[in-house]
This record gives sequence, C-alpha cells and structure tokens, in this order.
Amino acid sequence: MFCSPISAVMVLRKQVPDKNTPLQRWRGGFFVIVIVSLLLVLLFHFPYQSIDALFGGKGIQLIQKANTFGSSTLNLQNQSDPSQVSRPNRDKSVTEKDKDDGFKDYDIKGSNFTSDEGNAGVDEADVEESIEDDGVSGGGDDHKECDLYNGRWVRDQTMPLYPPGSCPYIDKDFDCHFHGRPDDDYLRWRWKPNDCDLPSFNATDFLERLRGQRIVFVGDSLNRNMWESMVCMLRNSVGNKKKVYEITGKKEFKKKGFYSFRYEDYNCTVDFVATTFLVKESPMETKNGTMDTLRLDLMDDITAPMYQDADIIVFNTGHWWTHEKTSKGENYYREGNYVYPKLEVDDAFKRALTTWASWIDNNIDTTKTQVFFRSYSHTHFRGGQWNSGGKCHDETKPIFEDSYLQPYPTKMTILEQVIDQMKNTHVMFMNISKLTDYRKDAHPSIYRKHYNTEAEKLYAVKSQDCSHWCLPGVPDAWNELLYASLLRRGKGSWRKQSSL
Ligand SMILES: *[C@@H]1O[C@H](CO)[C@@H](O)[C@H](O)[C@H]1NC(C)=O
Ligand SMILES: *[C@@H]1O[C@H](CO)[C@@H](O)[C@H](O)[C@H]1NC(C)=O
Ligand SMILES: *[C@@H]1O[C@H](CO)[C@@H](O)[C@H](O)[C@H]1NC(C)=O
Ligand SMILES: *[C@@H]1O[C@H](CO)[C@@H](O)[C@H](O)[C@H]1NC(C)=O
Ligand SMILES: *[C@@H]1O[C@H](CO)[C@@H](O)[C@H](O)[C@H]1NC(C)=O
Ligand SMILES: CC(=O)N[C@H]1CO[C@H](CO)[C@@H](O)[C@@H]1O
Repeated sequence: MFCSPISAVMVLRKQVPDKNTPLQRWRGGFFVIVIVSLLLVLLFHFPYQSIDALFGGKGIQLIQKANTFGSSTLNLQNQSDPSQVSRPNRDKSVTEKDKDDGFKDYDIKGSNFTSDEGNAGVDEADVEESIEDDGVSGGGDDHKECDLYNGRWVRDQTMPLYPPGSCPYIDKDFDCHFHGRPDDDYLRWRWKPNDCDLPSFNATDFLERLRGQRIVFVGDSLNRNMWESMVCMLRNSVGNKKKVYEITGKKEFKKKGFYSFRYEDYNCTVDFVATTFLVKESPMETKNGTMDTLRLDLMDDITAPMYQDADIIVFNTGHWWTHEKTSKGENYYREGNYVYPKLEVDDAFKRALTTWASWIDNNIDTTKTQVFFRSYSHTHFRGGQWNSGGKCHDETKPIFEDSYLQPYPTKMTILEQVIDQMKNTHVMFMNISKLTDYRKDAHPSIYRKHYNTEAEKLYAVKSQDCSHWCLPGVPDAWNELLYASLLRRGKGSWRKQSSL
C-alpha cells in the first residue's frame, strides 16, 4: 500500500499529463512532488502521537494495519531512541504484606476459570480481525504473517536452553531438578509454529539489543515464573556470572514489590514487579473493622511508577480473578467509595482491564515503550482442584490430542476485546494459552519442595502445584516467542531487517 518516498515520487512523475507546455508541465510536476514529499516526511518522521493527532485518533490503527499487511521495506517503527532511557525511582520499595508465602495463594481452579463455553465464541471473528497479536495479521490479506502461537511441541534433544540446576535464581518452588524430579523428557520439547520456524534464541544477541534498556515483567507469580526464566536464559550466555546480580542482593522474590537483575556488561536490567491484579488492592475502614477491597477504577499506584518508563513491559494477570480469591465477589470490588454488594468475576475483570488499558493509553510513551500482554497459562489439576487434591505428578508426556484441550478462557476473549479498543497503544498480545494447555507434564507437581518423612510426602501428593512451571521449562518458550516478536515488530535496536 505504501512504498518508499522515492518510488512514490517516481510513480507520480510518470503520471503527470503530457499535453501542456514544458514549463507548465515542469511546474505542475514540481508542486505535486513537493506536496507529496511533505506529506510523506510528515508520515514517516513524526512519532505515533503526532500522527494520531493529525488523523484524529485513527492514525495508529491505520499505521498498524499498514505495517501488518505491508511489505518488509516499510519501517514506521524506527523512531525510538534507546539512548534516552530514564530510570524509575528504585527506592520505592514495597513493604506490603507478603501475599505469596504459599503457592496456593497464587493458584486457581482451572476448570472454573475456563468454563462458560457458551460465551467463549462471541465476537471471536471480529476480535481476531482487529487485534494485533504480532502473530496473525488481520483477515483477508495475501501477506498473512505466520501465527507464532499456532503450532505444536516437537522433540528436541538440544533443549533446554540452560542446564537444569545451573541457575541460582530459580525459586525453589520451580526448581524441579533440585527437588529430584526423576524424568527429564519434559525438558526436551521445543515450540514449533506450524507455518514458520522461530529464530533460535541467541542470548548474547538479546543482551546486545537490550543494551542501555530495561525490560520489566509485571503481574502475578506466573510472570515471576517467566521473569526467572528470562534471567536464567540470559545469564547462561554471560561468561563472568558475577556480573549478573539482583541490584539489592535479594535472593527471594516472592514478596510484593520490585526486583531488578542487572547485566553489568550490557548496562541493562531484567526486572519484575509483583502486582497480582494490576489494579489497586485497597483496604477500607468500616464500622466493623478493616475490609479488603479491590479498586476496579484505579491502577495499583504503588507499582505503576516502577514500570511506567521501561523500554519493554510484559504484563499478565488472570489466575487471581476467581470467585474464591475475590471474596466470592461479595463486598469486595469497589469503584470510588462504592463497594459492589455482588459482582461477577468476569465483569470485575473487564472493568479492571479497561482501567489498565486507559492508564496505558494515557501514561505510556509509545515512542519508547513496547507493551506486551501475555495471555492465560493453563493449569492441569486432575481429580480435584488446587485446594482439593488435584494432581499432575504422574504426567510425563504432553497432550497430543487437540480434542483434550480446554476451551479458550472467556477472560482472554474479554482481554482481546479490551486491547482492541485501545486508542494510542499497540499492545502485542502473546497468545500462549493453547501452547501451555498441551503441557500437562511440565508443572512442579510434588517436586516443589523437599520432604523428609512419609507423612510429608503424602501431604505433598495432596497439595500439588499444577499451575506454575518447572524451570527450565515452558516459560522459556514464552521468552523465545517474546524474542521472536521483538525481532519481528520491535522498535529501535530490536528491529531485524530480514523477514521472520
Ligand atoms: C533507523 O533509522 C536510522 C537513521 O534514522 C538508520 O540508520 C537505521 O538503519 C534504521 N534502523 C532500522 C532498523 O531500520
Ligand atoms: C549470537 O549473537 C551474537 C551477537 O549478535 C553473534 O555474534 C553470534 O554470532 C550469534 N550466535 C549465533 C549462533 O547466531
Ligand atoms: C547505561 O544506560 C543508561 C540508560 O539506561 C545511559 O544513560 C548510560 O549512559 C549508560 N551507561 C553506559 C556506561 O553506557
Ligand atoms: C457490620 O457487621 C454487622 C453485623 O455482623 C452487619 O450487619 C453489617 O452489615 C456490617 N457492616 C459492614 C459495613 O460490613
Ligand atoms: C488465541 O488463541 C486461541 C486459540 O488458543 C484463539 O481461539 C484466539 O482467537 C487467539 N487470539 C488471537 C488474537 O489470535
Ligand atoms: C463450572 C465448574 O466447574 N464449577 C465448579 C467450580 O468449583 C467448585 C469447587 O471446586 C465446584 O463445586 C464447581 O462444580
């Protein structure tokens, strides 16, 4: 649709009518060229916001579409300057009560989350068309890009990307090797999109591109899982491991707050901000004492400044949005001073995400910051839920049969709709739900702690972790997909010239 300014001008030159005098012809042609060039200069050299203002808010969508469908020569995203990086206020440490002292706090009831098949299909076609998930281009175009999230797990003996037990920054709960998991087949799978190959993960290249920048994972413990994976994948390529460290020396990452791994040779950091709902948890005083409430209309203002100016942000939320973790929706959700006597969790989720989306649209500098949202990661509790003896510890093989997969979560359909309505920000949607659903074999299950007695072992069998992932493991694939998306759609140092 668009082509380079020079070829556009050449085309116009050819089309100037030939019946006038040479002078008129020259003048006419000249003015057309000047005006067209001016327009093109405007288009190509103004940041998104300016273009957006010019086109009354529709500019970004136009440009995104152009970029999705367009040829690989078009590079409208080469506008950020990675050297202009400012830092957040790192002193803002959070002292709120630790919400993650047992894995259960972060767990969910898988089947209840994904139920509601009746609604799952609503508007799905529309959503698919308009959402940029950096995998699928919109419908109806010949230059359809490969959907990175539509694929399968293939055997690969060169996996994993870092040796089990090699990385000291993996939470003990995720360190299945440390806790003696006997099988290791679950480590030897690689995600393979059906219509293309992922670029192999080059940690040195990733760090080079991240030089002078900051990537932040924001969300619940599943994003901590992904963050630790990234820290380890990158650390594996660094010769002198002493030059990779948490900036305040922390070795435990479960408390709410801010964590930052610095890669000294690359002047960059890989950070995690723990905020389970993204919006603000807000205790409220009542006659009867303090009541926990969740503000659906306000971002978590303690954590938002910790990531607002990062170069890359990867969000997630989802596992806490369940009936039982939100007081059954009774006297819990709040907007302003109004506490809903009762609100359905999907409704609350939609309101909170809408708050998130509008905050992103108004507070993120999209010329600098690239925003990702990672979708829901499936759980695999068999014979019960996380709190009623659900199990996955005998699983050593992925699911191969698609008909055994769970339906696409309704909450993710809601998320897609919210992202689709954003005005200023191109959010890259990492649609990893299905790929996680295949991997019933890769959870920590009983290998999340040591047990000394038979009684402890018995208890471990009854209280398994089938929602987080062993590391090395499945989140490594999410980070490979993040790398692929950055190479394909990234700005500045991330942009790769050759097509993916
Ligand atoms: C980005 O623009 C600069 C100059 O404006 C150019 O030198 C560089 O090659 C461009 N990078 C990419 C990836 O297109
Ligand atoms: C990885 O990236 C580095 C830095 O760009 C490069 O020197 C190296 O050749 C790459 N390795 C592979 C295997 O492509
Ligand atoms: C490190 O990166 C920051 C931006 O994050 C930059 O201001 C600073 O100059 C860089 N330092 C070096 C030594 O390159
Ligand atoms: C306070 O407790 C009383 C008695 O249990 C109850 O009737 C009332 O609704 C409570 N008020 C609030 C604001 O929770
Ligand atoms: C994400 O993947 C699911 C299948 O797991 C699909 O139904 C949904 O449409 C996808 N969303 C996008 C935006 O591609
Ligand atoms: C739809 C569904 O699966 N509902 C279940 C949610 O979880 C509770 C408690 O585990 C079950 O009793 C429901 O049947």
